[in-house]
Amino acid sequence: MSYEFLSLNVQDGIGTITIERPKMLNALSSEVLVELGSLVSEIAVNKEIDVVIVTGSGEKAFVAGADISEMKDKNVLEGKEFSIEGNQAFAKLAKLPQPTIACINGFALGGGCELALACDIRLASFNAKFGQPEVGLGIIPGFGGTQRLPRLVGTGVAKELIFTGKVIGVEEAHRIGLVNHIYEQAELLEEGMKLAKSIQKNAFLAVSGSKSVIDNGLDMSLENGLNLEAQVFGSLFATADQTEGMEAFVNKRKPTFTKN
Ligand code: CO8
Repeated sequence: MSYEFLSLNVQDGIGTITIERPKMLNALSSEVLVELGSLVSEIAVNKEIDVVIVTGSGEKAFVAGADISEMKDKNVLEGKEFSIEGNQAFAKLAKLPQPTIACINGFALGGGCELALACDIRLASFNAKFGQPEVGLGIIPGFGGTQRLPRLVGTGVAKELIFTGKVIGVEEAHRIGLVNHIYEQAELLEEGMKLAKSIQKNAFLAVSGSKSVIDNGLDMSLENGLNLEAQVFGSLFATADQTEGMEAFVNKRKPTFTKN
């Protein structure tokens, strides 16, 4: 499928999705969300892509939110449908077998902050700004912000951000754990690639397995989460990469993983 509002660039097994709507600060319209859902479905079964980076086009915005001009005339049913559309696209992204890194190159507001939250790891440039300003528009975060933000930064901090709608700078975003690392904008994607490569060198099934155990475990009791961990841990002993990884260690050589 070809995409009007997204691009995918694959380099050495690392796929970079760029939201391409710079004149609207990459705002998420229904069309963008539909495209994102189908691109992510394609990536999920693409064995050539080991790690995914998500970023925004231009130097000003990652994504400045859902498209307010499209949203403003929606009725109750249409508002709910739009939220479900966004949630489905973001859920597909969050559940990708590949690890995902958001490279936040500017404004990440509303749906933009929620897009970053649907990724596994967040890197940002010094000009990045974050916020969930929805209550100032008479709505609530509708693409996962009420659920993923408190899981990441804690309930009290998330409630303050959502209730006030305030926009925070990157240093504060880093302090509260919303962002892992901050870089100069010119270096952001390069740093994203470096991080992607440092993940890619490991056994894919193990990285992917740890991602699913972490994410699924967050919604379970500790006991059930530990049981899930034991199951997936055990299942990896059926993989060629477990044999290779441990043989390489005892023979003091570097492993060559095959994703099997
Ligand atoms: N939607 C539509 N258009 C936008 C958006 C947006 N979210 N953000 C920016 N734009 C447009 C502007 O209208 C402007 O268009 P034009 O050139 O035609 O006038 C263009 O992008 C450039 O923006 P500005 O001129 O405003 O640029 P500034 O540098 O002055 O300001 C800001 C940058 C501060 C980012 C400002 O654009 C802004 O406040 N944008 C809106 C931010 C916001 O409130 N985002 C949250 C939206 S709500 C949301 O995401 C809810 C998600 C859940 C939905 C649930 C479904 C029901």
